[in-house]
This record gives sequence, C-alpha cells and structure tokens, in this order.
Amino acid sequence: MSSFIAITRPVSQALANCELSFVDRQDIDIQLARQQHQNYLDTLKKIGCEIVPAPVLDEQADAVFVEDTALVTDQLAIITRPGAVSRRQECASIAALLQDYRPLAHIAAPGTVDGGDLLLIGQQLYVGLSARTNPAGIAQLQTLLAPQAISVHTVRTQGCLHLKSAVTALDDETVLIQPKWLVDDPFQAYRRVVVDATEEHAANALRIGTHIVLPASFPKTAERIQHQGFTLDTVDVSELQKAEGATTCCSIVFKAQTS
Ligand code: CIR
Repeated sequence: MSSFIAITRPVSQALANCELSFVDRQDIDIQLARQQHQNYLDTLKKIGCEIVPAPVLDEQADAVFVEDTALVTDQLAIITRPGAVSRRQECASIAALLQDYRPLAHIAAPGTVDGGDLLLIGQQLYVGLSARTNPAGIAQLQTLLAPQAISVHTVRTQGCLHLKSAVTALDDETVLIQPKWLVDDPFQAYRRVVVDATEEHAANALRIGTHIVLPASFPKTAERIQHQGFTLDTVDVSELQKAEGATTCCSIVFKAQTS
C-alpha cells in the first residue's frame, strides 16, 4: 500500500482559456501539457503516491489545478470556495473523492479560499491574503482548524497569484522562499532557501514526505535545494506554467492513513 494519496485530474481540453493574473497569455500545446502531466503523475508514483484521479472536466479550463479546491489535514478535508468564480464548479467532484478519506467541511460564502494560498507546516497554517483568498475565508479556516490545534496566520502577498507562489516548505524547519512577493514575512525563524535571482517563480515546490518536486525550469534553485541535502525530482511542466501553475497545484497529497 502506498504511503500517500495524490488526488489529480487530467488536463482539460479548455486549458488555453485558463485564468491568468500575473503572467501573459501564451499559446499552450495541449498534447504536450498532457504528456508533461503524465510525467508528473509518474514522478508522484515513483515517490510512493497512489494516484486517485478526479473525473475530467473539459469545460473547466483550470480543473487540472486541483490543489485550489481543498485542504486535507490528518483529521479533516476542507473543501474551499475558490476566489475565481470560473473555478467553483471544480469542487464538487473533489469533495466526492475526499469523503472516502476524511470527514468533510466547507468554506461558505462570502468566504473565498484557494488551496494555493494554504501552506501547512506542522501545526501552523499560513494563509495568503490574496485576490483569491479573503478575510471571511480565513476566519472560517480558523474556526474549522481550532479543534485540531492548528494556528492560522494571515500573510499578505504582492505581485504573485498565491502564497505558495512565494513560499513553500521543504521540511518542517525549512522554507523555499521568494521574499519580494511577501508583504508579511512570518518565516524568519525558519531555515531559508532563497530562490535564485534569475528564477523568480521557483519557490513553488511540492513536498511529499522527504521528497521535493520542482519544475525543471529552475536548475539553479534546484541546486540550492540539493545542496541543503534534500532529495529532489524535477519535472518539465512548461505548458502548465503558461497557465500560471507549477508543481504543488496539480495534486492534493495527503497521508494514506491517519494514525
Ligand atoms: C488560476 O489562475 O486559477 C489558474 N490558471 C492557475 C492556478 C494555479 N494554482 C496553484 O498554483 N495552486
């Protein structure tokens, strides 16, 4: 049995109509996007994930970016209410899968939360206050997570889509960080790996147990991560990056069993 579950969803036919906030629209090669997504799934399997596929949603351009639809803790799955109206129909099919693994809770209007704004490190949940995640959503997270003793910290971002565009965790003591996209920086007490200056989007790394998965387009930052002793896999996700995605956004990864 695999140690981790990874919920994923195939690339939609409509990916070219994706939401874009901080990157310019470019042509997306949909076949290449699908091949890259398959390579991403193969990497997750190699690391020890069981892939649980959500149904394809060909009308929902951004549906491959399942991370934004849920936060899974050891005890709960919180189904979000994405900030982009175009993305809200993605949640129901994710909830249908997650109910087999965790009790469900839901973010309700007027709250909005994108999973890309949620960085859980141990018992600390850092939440990006962004164009996608609002104070009402953050307040609901606080209420839902208090029984698990998870503390919620609001972090203002600037110039990027989500908190996890600016910072992710490499382990419980170490963050990978792009400081210029953080207005607040509550990460001073962590060991910090700063992205290479020529790779400004490189702070979005997927952590699965002791493995790190980074887009292949950031070799200098990859070297910095490996230099700190982390086990790293890289995946070419160029077509998904054109849709403002990277490696965390294409999966919801959680421990297969609660202990
Ligand atoms: C969006 O703007 O919603 C999508 N085009 C990209 C979402 C990427 N999500 C993520 O990094 N968590």
